[in-house]
Amino acid sequence: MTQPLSPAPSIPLRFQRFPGAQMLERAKAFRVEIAQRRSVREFSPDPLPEGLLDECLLAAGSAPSGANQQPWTFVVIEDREVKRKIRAAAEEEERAFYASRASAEWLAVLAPLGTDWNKPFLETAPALIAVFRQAYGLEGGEKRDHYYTQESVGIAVGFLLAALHHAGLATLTHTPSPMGFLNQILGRPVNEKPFVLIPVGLPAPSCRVPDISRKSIGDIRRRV
Ligand code: IYR
Repeated sequence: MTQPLSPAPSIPLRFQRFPGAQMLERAKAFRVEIAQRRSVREFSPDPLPEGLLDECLLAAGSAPSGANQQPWTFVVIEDREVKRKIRAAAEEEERAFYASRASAEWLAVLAPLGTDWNKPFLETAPALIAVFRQAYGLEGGEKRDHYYTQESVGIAVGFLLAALHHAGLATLTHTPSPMGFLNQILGRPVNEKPFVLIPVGLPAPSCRVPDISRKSIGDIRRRV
C-alpha cells in the first residue's frame, strides 16, 4: 500500500523553556542519575509493581524513528517456563561463544566484567524484555520497506534503559549471539529480528558490580 504524498496536519509544539541556570541544574541532576545505572547480573525475584513496565515501554515507544515507522516490538516475559527455555537456549549459544566462537582478543576485553556462559539471571529476574527490530513491515502479509531501523531501535532501547532506571529498576543489556531462538520461543514473525534481551528487576541485596570507570569529558568530546 502506498502512503498519501501529503504532510500530516500540524499542531503547536509543546516545549518547556527553562532559565539557563535551571537548565544546567537539570542537566547535572540527570547526568548524576543516569550515570548511576549499572549493568546488573544478580537479580532479586521480587515481582514488579503492576503497570510499571508498560509506562517504561511507552517512554521507549516515544523515541524518534525513521519515517516515524516505530519499527520495534517489545515482548515482556514473566512466565517461568518461557524464561527457563530462554535461559537454556541462551546458555547453549554462550557456551559455544566462550569455548570457541569468541577470539582471544574479545575474551581478553570481557575478562574484567567477569562474565561467562552461565546466565542464571535469565530465570531469576522477574521479567525479561525481548526487543525486536522490524527490519521491514509485514502488515497483511505485504512487505513494506523500513528505514534506519538499527538507529531507531537503538535510540528506543536507550530511552527504555533510562526509563527503567528512573523508575527504580535494574537492567542488563544481554545479547546472546545468535539470538534467533527468541523468534522461535516467542513466536515472532520473520520480519522481526532480535535486537537485545533485557532482564529487569530489583538487584539482589548481595549484588556486586565490577569497579570500572567511564571516560572523562576530555576523552569523549572534541570541540570545533
Ligand atoms: N554475549 C556474551 C558475551 C558478552 C559480550 C559483550 I561485547 C559484553 O559486553 C558482555 C558479554 C555474554 O553475555 O556473556
